[in-house]
Amino acid sequence: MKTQDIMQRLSAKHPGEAEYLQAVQEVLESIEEVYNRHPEFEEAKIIERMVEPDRIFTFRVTWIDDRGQVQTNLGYRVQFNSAIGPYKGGLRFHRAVTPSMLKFLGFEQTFKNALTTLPMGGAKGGSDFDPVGKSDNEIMRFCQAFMLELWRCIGPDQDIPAGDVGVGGREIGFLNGMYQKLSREYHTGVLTGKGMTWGGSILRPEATGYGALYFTQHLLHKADKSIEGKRIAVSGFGNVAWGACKKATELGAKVVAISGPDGVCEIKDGITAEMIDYMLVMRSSNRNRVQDMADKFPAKAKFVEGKKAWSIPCDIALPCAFQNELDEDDAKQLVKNGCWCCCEVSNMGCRPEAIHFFQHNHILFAPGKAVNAGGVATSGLEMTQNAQHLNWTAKEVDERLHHIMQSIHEQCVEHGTQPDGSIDYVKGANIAGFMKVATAMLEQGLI
Ligand code: 2IT
Repeated sequence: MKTQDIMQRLSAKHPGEAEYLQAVQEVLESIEEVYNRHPEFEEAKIIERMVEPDRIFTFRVTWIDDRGQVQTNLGYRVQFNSAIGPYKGGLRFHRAVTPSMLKFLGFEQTFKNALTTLPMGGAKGGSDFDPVGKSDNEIMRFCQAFMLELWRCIGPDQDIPAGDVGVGGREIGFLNGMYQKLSREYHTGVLTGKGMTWGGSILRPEATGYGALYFTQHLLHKADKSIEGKRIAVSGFGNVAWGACKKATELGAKVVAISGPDGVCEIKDGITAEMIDYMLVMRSSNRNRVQDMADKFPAKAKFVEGKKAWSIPCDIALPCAFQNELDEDDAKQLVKNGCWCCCEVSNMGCRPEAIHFFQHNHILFAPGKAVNAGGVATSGLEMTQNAQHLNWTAKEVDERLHHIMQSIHEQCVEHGTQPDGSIDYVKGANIAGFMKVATAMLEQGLI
């Protein structure tokens, strides 16, 4: 297998699908060497099969806005790979959603889910519906209309969606309500990220951010460093950024920046508990403006329009917002300002050139599919609780999440340790995830 040849064929077949091709290329580059040591993979054409989704559902979603106008959006579910378990992955509501974006996310999800140690295949879905500026009633009507189509494609042992950008507890509630009404049977485990009174798991809202910080702790420990007292720049202010800020602060680090599409808030003395709580208000307002934090806490947060979180001096950068949010120039600026570690929390948050820059400059770097896997792992724990008709305690969920993040770190070290003793976390995560999925596919025949 040659990455270049496969990429050439794929880009001819899927022209213009930039995010999808970027995600595939990163994985293929990492695994090429290992793959070529296994002729049985080549014989079964594992790569050719693995880079294409099993199937994609596309549907029209029509709903009525608050002015009584008819609105039409597109909805999708990309069921990528079910070699190791039922399809599992979030739903993204964002105006820029395209099949390419959801294919990249579904592809990444397949390897990420394999890393969690839990039996989950990979999927992703969503819509080009833009939640910015929408009322709660509009969100509800959209979610209901979206589920009118989606419900035929999903099920607790078939495909289990959850949240992603633009889809949080409120949206999962509306989606779940409609699903239960349509199916006329109470399938508790058909969505994860549910509310605590209707089948949700304690700590699921926090899990992506908490897991990311647990992973960061392991990575720092391995490098003989600690997180205490370190300055952390976080991008975004949504669910993932919120969990990351909470745990980072609890562990004694100082979150000195959060950001939004409008700019960055510099928080010199570190974010406070009150400000972290306010992030939830900002998210549910649907305004999508980080300036609101500086307006609410003018003595603590300074808003700078049009700048990214990466312009604020820090020790550790945690991209928590969107793919490709950190480019090569950002990486250079971070390093110039003293940053020495970047743990990607968003899916594919860094451009490939930024990752290469970090790696060439010996900056500790770990990829999203390892760092952010605590979210989907805790979704897996929610499914287990649903299947048992039980709720575990916060202590039990947190211990399991800790254990899973430790195991993901160990898998990265096992597969990513280089001859010079350094650890390539990108290679480690990709090889570990790939080997698990490839072996499962091989053992189950040509299907
Ligand atoms: O990117 C992700 O892993 C998620 N959005 C969470 C998916 C899930 O099924 O919990």
